[in-house]
Amino acid sequence: MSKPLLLVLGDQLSLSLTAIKDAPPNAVVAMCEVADEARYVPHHIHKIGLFMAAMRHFAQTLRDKGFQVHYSRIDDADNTQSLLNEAERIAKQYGCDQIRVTRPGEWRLWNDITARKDAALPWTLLEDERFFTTPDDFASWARGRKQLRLEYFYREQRKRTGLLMEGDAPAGGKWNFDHDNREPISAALSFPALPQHSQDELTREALRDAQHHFSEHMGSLDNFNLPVTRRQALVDLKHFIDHGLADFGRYQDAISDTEPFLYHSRLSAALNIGLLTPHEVCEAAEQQYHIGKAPINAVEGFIRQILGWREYVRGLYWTQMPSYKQKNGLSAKRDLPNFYWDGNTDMRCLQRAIQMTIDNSYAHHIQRLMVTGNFALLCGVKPEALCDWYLAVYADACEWVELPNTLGMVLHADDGLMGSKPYCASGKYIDKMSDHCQHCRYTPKQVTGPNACPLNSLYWHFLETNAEQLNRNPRMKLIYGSLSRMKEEKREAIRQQAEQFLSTLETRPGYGLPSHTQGYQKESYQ
Ligand code: FAD
Ligand code: DLZ
Repeated sequence: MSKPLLLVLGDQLSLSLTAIKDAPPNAVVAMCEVADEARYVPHHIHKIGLFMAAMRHFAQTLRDKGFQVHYSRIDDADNTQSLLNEAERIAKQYGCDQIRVTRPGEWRLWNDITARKDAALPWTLLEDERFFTTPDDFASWARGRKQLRLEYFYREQRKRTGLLMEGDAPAGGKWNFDHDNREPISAALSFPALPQHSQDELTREALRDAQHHFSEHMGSLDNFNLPVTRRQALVDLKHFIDHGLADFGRYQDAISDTEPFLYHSRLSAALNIGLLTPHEVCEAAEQQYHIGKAPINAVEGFIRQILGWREYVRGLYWTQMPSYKQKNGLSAKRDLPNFYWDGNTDMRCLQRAIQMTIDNSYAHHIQRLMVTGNFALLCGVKPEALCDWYLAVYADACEWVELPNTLGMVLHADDGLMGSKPYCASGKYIDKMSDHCQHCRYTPKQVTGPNACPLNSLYWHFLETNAEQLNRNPRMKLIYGSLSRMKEEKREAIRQQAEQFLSTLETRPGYGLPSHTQGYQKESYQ
């Protein structure tokens, strides 16, 4: 009888995982903490702590359920510090004759595993069934379509799952209530205080190990409060459903100078590592609509993020890789500004978004898209540099979801596959949606001069620089009309202002990673 080794990756912590569900009684489960995964980009220390603590808890859950589990700790003397090498080493140790693994969340691992399919110790890849759709479902939907727009994909998923449907019609009479979801915050609002998760000895030890081995990484574990067990993730889900969801829609696009989480759910990390299923999260939200505890604009807006965007970007990723990662449709060349790693900038919106990221390994969607993302787009930061940053700094980051959001949505580098136009904005947008500008040394009302918000000149400079690719886009017609009506003298002043600003940006070559985080010595992990 065949004896398989089941490799369970750090973002596969679900009992419903195919490899676990269908495990024969003689199977050995391998879970491996390895330095390679912590270092291929310099992950935030909260993210490393999250994976180590959640993996150790999940291994315990599996043992309690009777599985034979081999768990490689980061400082085990024989740890090879690479996922594939560890799996092969452990398989040999237990006399396993094959290795089974569920589709990983990143193409680099999928590619390495595929290359070993026919090895003496063969690898089998299983489909990840924890999503609403598989990459094959997405490919079938995409076949023959010229444009792969979210809205049509999302409607199909609503019909297929029946979520927020009344017969054949969308609940509330419309598919999309975004029009109601654009309010800025006001001083009168109060935001739900977060549940504080207690740390048992397993968590404390994992965090100590993360700190010991990866102390040079961004952030501090002193305020670590991510859920590391399913029980803790369910507490966060209930808290959001009871206290956040009803206002989620209205303030979905708002940005605050002081509040990092607003009415956002903070469920992405738990969802992405498998502590929650997207089905139970969407069903819990839908239920609030049916019992009259949350309005349709909030519930629809929230479900669209998960049933729509989350599934859509995953489908896009798996059907477009590996060429997707090479795309650079606007020929952006700049390295990442150094201040993305330490928040040392006098632009208040960027300083706050980056500091919140350093503090929490979290920023909400609009901070990612319209603050750090927009600035990078306007400055022409090259996709690989920005993508590595997002992948490194957020606890929820995994390439299947990070890459399309960064390369496609933020940088418009995929030739418009994901979005019909770039999300570029001037300081006016930040002023409208946030209270940052009141605390900033720059003014959003000026385009040139020493106090002008740099986003203003960068915005026009971006439009001018990319006119060839963008000025025939029907959705950009209005703004290019304004640019062409601008007097040459004014245009020249704006050009000079933007170029002067860009010339002062300090960057590092390569991916812009801080030099102390590049490369590592395997010996130092033992
Ligand atoms: P909420 O605002 O409460 O939204 C609810 C859920 O919807 C999220 O938990 C998430 O699962 C899903 N969701 C929302 N927006 C998106 C989206 N655009 N794509 C996919 N799922 C979405 N999300 C990640 O999970 N991992 C990433 O690595 C990631 N990288 C991003 C990079 C950039 C440049 C941008 C613009 C967005 C990125 N997102 C990523 C999407 C989104 O910003 C985060 O999912 C969200 O901020 C997580 O916070 P939350 O759980 O409070 O989300
Ligand atoms: C992100 C991460 C980190 C920091 N550490 C580990 C680890 O030690 N072991 C592991 O199995 N997974 C880890 N991960 C998550 C992997 O990088 C992730 O599974 C792949 O990127 C594929 O999704």
